[in-house]
Amino acid sequence: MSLPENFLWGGATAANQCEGAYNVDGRGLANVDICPAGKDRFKVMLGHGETLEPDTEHVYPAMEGIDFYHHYKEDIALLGEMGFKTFRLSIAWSRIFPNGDDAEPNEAGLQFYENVFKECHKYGIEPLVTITHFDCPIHLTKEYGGWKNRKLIEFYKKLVTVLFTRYKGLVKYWLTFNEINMILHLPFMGAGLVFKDGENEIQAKYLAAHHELVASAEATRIAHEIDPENKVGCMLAAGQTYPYSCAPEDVWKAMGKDRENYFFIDVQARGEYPAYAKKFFEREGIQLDITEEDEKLLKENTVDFVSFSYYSSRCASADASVDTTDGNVFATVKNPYLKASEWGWQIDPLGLRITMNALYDRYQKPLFIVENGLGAVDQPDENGYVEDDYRIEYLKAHILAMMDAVEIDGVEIMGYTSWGCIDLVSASTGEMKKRYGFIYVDKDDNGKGTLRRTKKKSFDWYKTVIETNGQCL
Ligand code: BGP
Repeated sequence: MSLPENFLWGGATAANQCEGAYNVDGRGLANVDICPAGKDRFKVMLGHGETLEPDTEHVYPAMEGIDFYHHYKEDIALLGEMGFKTFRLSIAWSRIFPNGDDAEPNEAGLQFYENVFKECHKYGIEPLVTITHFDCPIHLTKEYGGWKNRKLIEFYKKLVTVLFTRYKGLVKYWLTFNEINMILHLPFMGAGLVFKDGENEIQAKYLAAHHELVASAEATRIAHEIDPENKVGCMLAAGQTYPYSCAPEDVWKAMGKDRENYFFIDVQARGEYPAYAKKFFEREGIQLDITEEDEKLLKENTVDFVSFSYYSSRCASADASVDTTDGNVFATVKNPYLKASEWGWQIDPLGLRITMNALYDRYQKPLFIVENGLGAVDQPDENGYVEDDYRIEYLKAHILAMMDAVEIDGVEIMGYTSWGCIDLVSASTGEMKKRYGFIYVDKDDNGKGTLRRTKKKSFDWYKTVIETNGQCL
């Protein structure tokens, strides 16, 4: 048997992509509520949107999601039927503190997640909770400028203290920030940043990064203090960067690209700013407000495990004229040896094994794959059934690669949660067309549909995978 007996099989979601009910039970508005679907989405996610006010004529994707808020019992029952050991979901900050800086938390929001966690436990499912997944009350952007303001550390501390206290005994696995390196790529989503014309964006991004890193260490400290059973992880949008050729310039370029991402985990897992980052800040004239207390806090409160998403490997070349492709918003050089999804994300199962080995070598902490999957257009029949062999094929190849990393290479791993186990809104497109789930949700890009949930072919397949602890793929 290659995987540990207590291996945490499951699936992952995020509040802003599935909950909907954006104006229910006292929830405040969040950054995600003003991100439209379609062509303007990226502009807003990059921090270049024109307004922070919600559109009164249109309902944006995060506002409705798949209405998990009202369907959670039915949805968790289906996950239970698949035999999930864990379910990754995130907290919508603005359900707990509608403005982010409120004096008291919103009881209805706290009660909602308590109900969800209790429902999970009915089926023996351990919740894995992302404290913030591309989620920030819009008031914190309007009033404080988002995470570039140090005050957000205090608001976050207040949030996590409430969460760890209220959910003690119900939740023990926590992730502080989803894909923390996304601050550099989608700063409005990752850190609630909006840029003025001519603003020094790189300065704002790394300042926000420092504040999130400190907040993450604070969360780790508080989590352990409130309940020593708590396990806290960091979360990286991972994917090893290959050099396009063996030219040393390409190898060097690839190393630099990886360091942009590793930087965050170097701080969270090793407890200090790496030398290459300090030099980079110096060169770029980036000024961070790193205090002695920050340094001590970071050093003493490293994460318990390293979690990551993996969709694709990346590739880099020193030659700027080489073709690029998309890859989960990381523009990357097109690797001629790989096929790609309909959205240009290159498919590379061995890359998962390579990434796992690189992360484990570097950090020597248990890993947790908390996102992996294939975004595809599904064609349901009249009963809502989808023959998604393409999805099974993708997941099977990645699970096999993960098992090789464990069995052959000795990498330590806690679990695997495939992304979007139930269909939900895509983060990059804001659409429903790009689906990842084992469960089909009847909703289209125009907001039409019955919201009926039906099992896809992959549902039974994944049930067997879990039942046999990965032996039967
Ligand atoms: C990751 C995000 C998720 C998720 C996933 C798939 O970056 O953490 O929120 O959406 O990517 O991306 P997409 O939905 O754009 O296909």
